Amino acid sequence: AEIRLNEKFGFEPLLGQQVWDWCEQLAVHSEQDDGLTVTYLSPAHRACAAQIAQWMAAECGFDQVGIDAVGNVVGVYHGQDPSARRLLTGSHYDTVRNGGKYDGRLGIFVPMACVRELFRQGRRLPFGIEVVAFAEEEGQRYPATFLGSGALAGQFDPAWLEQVDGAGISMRDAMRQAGLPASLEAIAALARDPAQYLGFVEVHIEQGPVLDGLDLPLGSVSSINGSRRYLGQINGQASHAGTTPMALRRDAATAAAELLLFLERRAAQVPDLVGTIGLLEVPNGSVNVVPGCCRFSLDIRATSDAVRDACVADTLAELQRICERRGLGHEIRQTLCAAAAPSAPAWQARWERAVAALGLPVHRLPSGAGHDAMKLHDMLPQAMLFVRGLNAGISHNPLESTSCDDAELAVRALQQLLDHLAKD
Ligand code: HGY
Ligand code: MN
Ligand code: MN
Ligand code: MN
Repeated sequence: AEIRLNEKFGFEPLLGQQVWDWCEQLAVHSEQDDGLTVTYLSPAHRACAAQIAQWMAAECGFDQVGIDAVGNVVGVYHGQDPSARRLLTGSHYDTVRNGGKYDGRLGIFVPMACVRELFRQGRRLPFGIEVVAFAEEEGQRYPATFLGSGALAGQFDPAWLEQVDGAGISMRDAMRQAGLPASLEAIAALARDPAQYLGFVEVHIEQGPVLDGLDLPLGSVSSINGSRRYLGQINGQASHAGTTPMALRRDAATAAAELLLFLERRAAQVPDLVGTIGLLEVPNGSVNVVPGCCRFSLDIRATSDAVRDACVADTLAELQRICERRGLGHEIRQTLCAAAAPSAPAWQARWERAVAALGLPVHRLPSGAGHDAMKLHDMLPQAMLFVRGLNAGISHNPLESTSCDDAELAVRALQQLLDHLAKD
């Protein structure tokens, strides 16, 4: 039988168990019966915010706990001097549809467990710790990705308030229904003063196969790949499926199919370039109607922004060529342009020193997934710690999983980082 980490390292994963339990308990709140879906400001989303705030206040000893104007849950644990600068940390509590229990949430509960231990030991560090559970990172209900962390970085886009969801509810109305002020002044006030912070660190499940393949529990993130996202629509002509000859059709779905396969081939040309069409729909389609309209999304990422942008340009040009060849129209708009975010060397070194102090090998890897850290990157030095995902790191899927042992090591790594920082 494989030697479990806690037997090898001789620890009881009590803190890891606590993190794991919080992830399990928070997963009770979902918009669907099976699988986990928590999208921005839904009743399940608001229940999650209240639950996290309650744990922060009742179990972890935070000095200040609150839910801010965009729904972020903010917990502050003061340093020896309450006005001391703070380390900012956290991750998001919203999920993709039918997502996993650890994406985002692990990065909220690992620092919460660290604060709880400090509180229990009656310890105060020379700096404060501000843990933020970001309200909206996935951009599921509204294409306003990284909204929670963006608000802290002073990058909330006022146009987001006008966006409407699938039911036609604007973000402004959703905020009001959630009891939030929905005012740009209140949201602008969330922007943090970088001078008040030492930096930003984020713990996150890897969401990929590397650490599991290497049998490593933790990894040091070298850079977060940049991404560009689009929402597009191809316009043809709906017509009778039985009487319209193939040569006379203006079929929007077959055009989208050509684009899909082009992107797959184009992205496969470069090892760390990925391209995905995750949304694809024929609105109001019928079995017996040639699709007159087809909506789709684009998500294109790479370690280098230049490689990513070249793929974007080729894909948009191909869309134009397909539509001209088929006599179709199209419209497309960019909904996200997030630049690659290399880790701040000093903070990456802090994570790597912490991992080494646990007796673990240090493995550096880029992040194919986007994270709140890439938003805070514009305001503070940032670096991330990855935690192994089991099952080859499958994520954005209910099979996403980690272990109490690995969660324990993540807590201990953050404790090491905090202790080193306190001595710096
Ligand atoms: O899409 C991402 O990379 C992240 O899950 N928001
Ligand atoms: Mn995610
Ligand atoms: Mn995430
Ligand atoms: Mn590729």
